[in-house]
Amino acid sequence: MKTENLPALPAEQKRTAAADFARDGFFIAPPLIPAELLARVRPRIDAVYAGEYETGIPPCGSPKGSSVPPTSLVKIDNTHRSDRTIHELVSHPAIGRWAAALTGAKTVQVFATQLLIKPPGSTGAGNVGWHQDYEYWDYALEGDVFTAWVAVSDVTAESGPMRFVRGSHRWGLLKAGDFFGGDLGAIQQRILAKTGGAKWEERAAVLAPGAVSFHHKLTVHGSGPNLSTGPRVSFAIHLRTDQSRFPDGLKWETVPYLNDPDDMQGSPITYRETA
Ligand SMILES: O=C(O)CCC(=O)C(=O)O
Repeated sequence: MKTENLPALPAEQKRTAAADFARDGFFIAPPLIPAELLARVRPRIDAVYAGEYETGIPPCGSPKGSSVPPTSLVKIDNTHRSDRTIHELVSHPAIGRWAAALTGAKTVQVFATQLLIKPPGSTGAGNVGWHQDYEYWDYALEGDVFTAWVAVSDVTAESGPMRFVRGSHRWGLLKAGDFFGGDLGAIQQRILAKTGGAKWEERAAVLAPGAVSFHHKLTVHGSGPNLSTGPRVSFAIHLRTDQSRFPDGLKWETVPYLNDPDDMQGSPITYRETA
């Protein structure tokens, strides 16, 4: 598949966005995904949740919390391999363009995705415990890896938006988080105990449908209960740049969430620098 870059972002916008990302460890971009694509994606999410796989390829791993309707956090890995419209969303060039602007990458490639559904009224069962993404990937990928998170629903303050801890990407790899831990307070204490007195400053990523946040592999983040009336629906898109590599000897096939880096269905390239 050929990567079609969008026109470059203005130089000043790129410069300030990259500086914000470097300082805070996250960046909230304006809405990037067209409303018509979001409208096409929503029924495809329902289809995949119901076990209908357009390409015949099932998502990786078993869906978490797959009661109908869900009552706890749903996390389904690599649904972009199962459905062409979801693939179109996660490989959208507007995400690649911003990812490259923030990181200075020459190439941006998807290496894994997660469909996340946080049902309303899920209380602690819908929480995402504080964690750093790299605590789950450090054995599988080295170098520049990070995450884009796309709001499919309207992610309001009440819906349990993702919360970033500002500057925590400078705390090092702590290995004190727990994605599936519901007790945010206890995990926060465990993380802080490893920092030697760091300041904990949270920012909620309230996002309109189609808006995208980006976070560094070491940024501490998590989210609380969905107190709104509808599900909070999103995709986490895990990205790597040309400055990343599988560690010597690692076979990507042995890592459940990794996709073949040469297969553009599993690992689409969403940005490639042109001369
Ligand atoms: O959806 C959330 O609240 C957290 C998602 C997450 O951990 C991630 O995108 O890395």
